[in-house]
Amino acid sequence: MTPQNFCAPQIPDNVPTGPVRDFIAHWAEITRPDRIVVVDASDDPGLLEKALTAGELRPAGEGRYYSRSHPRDTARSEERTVVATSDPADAGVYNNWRPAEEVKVELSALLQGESAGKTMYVVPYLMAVPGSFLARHAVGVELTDDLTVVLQMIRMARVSTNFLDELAESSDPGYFVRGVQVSGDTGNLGQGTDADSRLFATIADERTIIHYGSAYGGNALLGKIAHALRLASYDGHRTGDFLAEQFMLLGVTDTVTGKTWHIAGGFPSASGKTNLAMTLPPDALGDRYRVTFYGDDIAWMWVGDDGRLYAMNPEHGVFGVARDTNERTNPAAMEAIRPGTGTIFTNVAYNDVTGEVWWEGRTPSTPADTTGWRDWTGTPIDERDPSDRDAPWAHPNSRFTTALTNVTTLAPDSSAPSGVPVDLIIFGGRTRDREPLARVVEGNAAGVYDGLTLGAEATFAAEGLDGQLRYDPMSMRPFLSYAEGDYARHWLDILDRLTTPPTFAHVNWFQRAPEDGRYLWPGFRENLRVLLWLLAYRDGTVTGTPTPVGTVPTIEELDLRGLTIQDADLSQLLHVDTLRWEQELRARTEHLAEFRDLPDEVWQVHRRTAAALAEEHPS
Ligand code: GTP
Ligand code: SPV
Ligand code: MN
Repeated sequence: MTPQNFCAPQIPDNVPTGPVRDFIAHWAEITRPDRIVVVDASDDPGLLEKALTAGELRPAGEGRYYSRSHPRDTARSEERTVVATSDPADAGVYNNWRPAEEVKVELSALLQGESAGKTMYVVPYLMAVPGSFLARHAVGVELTDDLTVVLQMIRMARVSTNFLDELAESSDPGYFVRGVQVSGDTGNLGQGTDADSRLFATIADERTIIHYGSAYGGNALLGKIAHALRLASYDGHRTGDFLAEQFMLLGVTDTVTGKTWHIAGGFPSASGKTNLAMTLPPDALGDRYRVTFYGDDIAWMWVGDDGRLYAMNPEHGVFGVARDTNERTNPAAMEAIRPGTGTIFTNVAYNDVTGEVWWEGRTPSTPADTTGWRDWTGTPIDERDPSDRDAPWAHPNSRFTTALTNVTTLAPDSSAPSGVPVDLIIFGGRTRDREPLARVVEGNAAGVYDGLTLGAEATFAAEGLDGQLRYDPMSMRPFLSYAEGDYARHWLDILDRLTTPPTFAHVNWFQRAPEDGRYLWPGFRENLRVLLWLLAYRDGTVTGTPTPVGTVPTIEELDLRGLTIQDADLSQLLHVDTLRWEQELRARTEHLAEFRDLPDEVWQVHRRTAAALAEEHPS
């Protein structure tokens, strides 16, 4: 209950008079925190100390930390996430559009007195490479009442009180993104029931984000997906200037020719972006090729002066899935979370005695000596109910948070304000059949069509959806902020302004053997072989085999040195099953028909593909 005689806490003096101060005062009056603290990245050591003392974090070896979120608060909620504006034309199929006025009233009521007894942290941040011409879309101030959220923001975004001074001096001090995150009583929010009282709203046309009811990941670190994806894609469309996508971004250098390419890739949540962006070449190709890291989750892309598509990663850290991360699958990630990096592990298993952390796939089997080990819920392993014996020790969506500066494969030009030119855009999801290992599609419209029809098995990154097959346009389904038809139009408009557009391709690391369900492709570091083929295709040094759904590699064209793989598996991986694809195209007709005002160019590609498939077996 809100005390009657609420006395507004002091706003620190380093917040200049003006819109930021007004914004803080407005929300402090509603959420009623006990005190207000302004955060700078340099406060990290003191805040870590405070979190350790309060028991919000535990030590996980030298310079590493462990946190546990509430067991009902472990992933993004898609149902409770809405995009609100004052224009009903912004409503799409996937953005859960609601009228802004209604949502604001609802949230003001929900947030009433909810930070009582807590501290309101003011986190000024930038979601961009400093100096980028898009930086003006990237300044934000997040108000949060959770200390762990602050520590994660310091790792994931560029956090600095300097942005407050810059805003005060700016000719348009109102242009920052206003973010409010209030955790609420996470044990009592009715998560997943009809009485679910959480609400995560991006009020896009007011550049305001208000999230109630979670301290986890994208629900709570507002700079990440709420700002740098939902709001930025809205701003990108509104201004016509850029695209903001859930894409990873990497560089490949051929040390023999000295040539470097850049690849952006849209894979749905928990489908391999972090792993691909951090990949090291397989040993047999390691002398020749180098892979460099730019970003693992978000790319902002725009038209460069030279007519090429340019991209940058607006984030400053990695919020990576822990499961199956180990020295073999992802040595660069293991390196990025080494002792001394300040890494925060969330919802993995933790050893109270040794401070060690563990997750499924970290080692082939669980630690033999269970002394001190607790699962992600905090239950001692030795005291778990026998019926839970096979339950995972770590939550499937458990993660590590580490700053980009800890990534040893970080590209030397990763913080160039000019961004880097994109040669190849790949889409890929978890698909157990149908999708070959790789196929190139020709032209901008075919690229957009391929992105819009990206289909995948859902993962644990969103609540309650694991394994369901669903379409995830451009890997943006949970992050779309305006109508899909307009989104497709905006993509085509950007691409059509390019004189040298990127090549588009679809990849699938997740095809399974029908007989036993094993992955047919070894994945991880071996994926570079596929990227190299795609780059060679772009450069015209391989031709592949045309199929009705695009050009696939021939076995001979793939560089398979040092890889043991059965010919039968390779044939299956590269096979296009036309009957299965025709079935898929019928589903796509329904999927695309849901989108209002879908550009005709996209429909043309769809019809052309259907006709090409039908030609394969005239009957
Ligand atoms: P978000 O952060 O949720 O957007 O996920 P992401 O797309 O970055 O996914 P990430 O790279 O973290 O991978 C998610 C899961 O897929 C992890 O458990 C990985 O081990 C697994 N994975 C990634 N790449 C491969 C691959 O090439 N093959 C197989 N079999 N699994 C992979
Ligand atoms: C995703 O779910 O796609 C993520 C993690 O990258 S979160 O920040 O929670 O969205
Ligand atoms: Mn993501």
